[in-house]
Amino acid sequence: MRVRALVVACLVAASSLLIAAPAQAEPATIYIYKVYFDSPGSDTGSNFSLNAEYVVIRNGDGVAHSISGWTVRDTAGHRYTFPDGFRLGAGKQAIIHTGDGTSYTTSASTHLYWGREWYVWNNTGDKVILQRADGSLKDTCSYSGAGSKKYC
Ligand SMILES: [Ca+2]
Ligand SMILES: [Ca+2]
Repeated sequence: MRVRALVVACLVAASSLLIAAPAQAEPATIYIYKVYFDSPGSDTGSNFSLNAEYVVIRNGDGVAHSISGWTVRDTAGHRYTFPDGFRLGAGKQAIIHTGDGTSYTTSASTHLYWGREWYVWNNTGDKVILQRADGSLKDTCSYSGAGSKKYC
């Protein structure tokens, strides 16, 4: 019985180590929620059309997190950098529109503008890549081009 108790104690200790490791990582709750890659209608390149193409990044956590300096890019290397000091509130989302505009915040979302003059997200398939400020990989979302949007 003593041996068995020891084995159980060791298993408990081992499992608590396994649980402890991820808890040290920064929040796993910032993620790519959606990409709307084929804006409605003809892709004329108008600013209106460019801004109907967007990526949504969500904070699923119960507290705000700074994502200042984090980046979103595609496989071709087009890169958007979150502004200095940018924080994503608890349960809030950042919507990155491809074209020009002035950023604003509603109760649910902050709208941000990449300022590009052409589309980023290929209609035929592409990959959204979210990286931390130090360049390390946070999340990705690939799509094949079916439909006009992808929930990641
Ligand atoms: Ca279109
Ligand atoms: Ca692309």
